[in-house]
Amino acid sequence: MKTILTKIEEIAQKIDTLIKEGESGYSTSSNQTGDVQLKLDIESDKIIEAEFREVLAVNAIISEEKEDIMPMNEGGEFTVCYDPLDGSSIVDYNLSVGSIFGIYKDSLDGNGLVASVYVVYGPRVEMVVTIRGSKPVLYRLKGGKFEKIREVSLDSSGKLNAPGGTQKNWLPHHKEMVESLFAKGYRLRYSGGMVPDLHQILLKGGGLFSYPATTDKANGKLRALFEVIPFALAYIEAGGGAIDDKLNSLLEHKPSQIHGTTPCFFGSKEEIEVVKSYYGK
Ligand code: AFP
Repeated sequence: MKTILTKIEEIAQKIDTLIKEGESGYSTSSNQTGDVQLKLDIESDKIIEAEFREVLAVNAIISEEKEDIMPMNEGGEFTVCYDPLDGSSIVDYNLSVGSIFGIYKDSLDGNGLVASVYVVYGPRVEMVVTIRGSKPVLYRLKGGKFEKIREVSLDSSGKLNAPGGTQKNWLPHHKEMVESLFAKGYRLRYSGGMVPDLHQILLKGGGLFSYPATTDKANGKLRALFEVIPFALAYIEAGGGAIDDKLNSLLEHKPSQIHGTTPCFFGSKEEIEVVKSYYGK
């Protein structure tokens, strides 16, 4: 595990340089989900693939940018599922973006996740590492090294509301739930990048991020293995919650296929109770 985490620190620095110095704009290819890939998506995926090839503990990688599982080192204990550059649609407008890694052992589902890491490329480069059974830990890149800043905990509630998806496609009970939070004084904080949006709520100690089922996307948009399950571990270990629209813990989620998506809600305890009250009716 330590080798994988050290490798992710190296990867993060390379991707940070790529974002700052690489070519902007779209390539001519699409990924498995049909999104047209940015040149940065392709290049960051190549960086990660090359780096993990050197790690004997990694038996395979699964990337948001690759259609299939890519076998690596036979006998390796872990499978790493990752989104190399989440926030493709905002990176060329110089908003913060991120990389997300889920480290799985034995099974590719919530129960199999043993650790998760995400990196935020913003005004600073920060990384949050969550090992199952312990609090997430925040690191910041300083002078070429990730320095530990602090453990991260969620309060019982917060003030931020980050509701994803196209509003005209929200279901009525979802709209009511979002509006109920605004009526209580919650403020809108949504950049269109799940990494900085979830990072802000986590570090500020609370709030709700939601990406629901919508009339055009029955299973939501966010991908379980690379995006949702890794963040579920961080939120749950920080003392909050992460559930789907059937109110099941996202750490119990079993994706139907490697690129499967799921509706998702991440928040501190009280906001998750609000979701349950609207979705449990
Ligand atoms: P892109 O990588 O295509 O920009 O998508 C980013 C993302 O997967 C996630 O980071 C955001 O939370 C979500 O999409 C935003 O989607 P909506 O614009 O539909 O709210």
